[in-house]
Amino acid sequence: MIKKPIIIGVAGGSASGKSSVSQAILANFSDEHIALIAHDSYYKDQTHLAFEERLKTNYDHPFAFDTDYLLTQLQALQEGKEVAIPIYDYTKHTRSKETYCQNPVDVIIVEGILVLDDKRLRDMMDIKIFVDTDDDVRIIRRIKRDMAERDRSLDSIIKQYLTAVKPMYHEFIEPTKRYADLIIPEGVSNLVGLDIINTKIDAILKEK
Ligand code: UZR
Ligand code: MG
Repeated sequence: MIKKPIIIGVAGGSASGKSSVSQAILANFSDEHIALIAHDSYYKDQTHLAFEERLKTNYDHPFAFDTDYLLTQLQALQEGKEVAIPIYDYTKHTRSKETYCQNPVDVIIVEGILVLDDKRLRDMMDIKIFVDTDDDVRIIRRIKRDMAERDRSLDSIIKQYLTAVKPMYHEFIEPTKRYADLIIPEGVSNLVGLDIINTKIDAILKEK
C-alpha cells in the first residue's frame, strides 16, 4: 500500500449516476487497492425513532448525515487502520445492525449527494467530481430504482421528490458544483469524462 490513499469525491443529484461513475472507476483496480464508500452509509442512526417518525426526516439535507463519523473513519483509513462501516437500510430508513469491514487501500472513492458540501471532506479530496444529469432523467431513474430496490410506491416517490429532493437539490447540492474539479455531464455514458478521470488517477498514483 502507498503512504496516503488518494481520495476521490463523487457528488451529484439523486439518481444522477454517481454510483455508476464510481463503479466505472472501481472497475480499473483490483479490490485490495480501491474502496467505494457511500456517504449514505453514514445517514444518522434513527433506530430510536418510530417508523412513522423516520418518514418525516429530510434525507436530502446535510443534517441527515453523520459526516463527523465518515471523517473519523476516513482518517483511520489514512492512518492504515481497518474500519467497520455502517450499513444503511433504506426500506427501514435507519442504520442496520450490521457493519462491513474496510481495509486500508490506495484509492478511496467517497460518493453521495452532499460529499462536496462539507469543507473538511473537500479538503481531504485529491479529485472532486460532480455528476451533472438533467432533472427529468434523474426523476425517471429514481422512480424505477426506488420502486425496484427501495420498496417505495410511485405516490411516495413523487411526494418526496417535490417536497424534499427537488428543493434540497437546488438549495444544497447544485451549489456544490462550484467546488468540483470536473463536472461530468450524463454520468457513466460520458466515456471521455471517465477516461480523463482514470488518466488523472493513474498520474497521481505514479507521483506518490
Ligand atoms: P442516491 N433516502 C431515502 O429515501 N430514505 C432514507 O432513509 C435515506 C435516504 C434518499 C434521500 C436521497 N431522500 O434523495 C437519496 N429522500 O436517498 C440519496 N427523499 O441516495 O444519491 O443514491 O439517490
Ligand atoms: Mg446511489
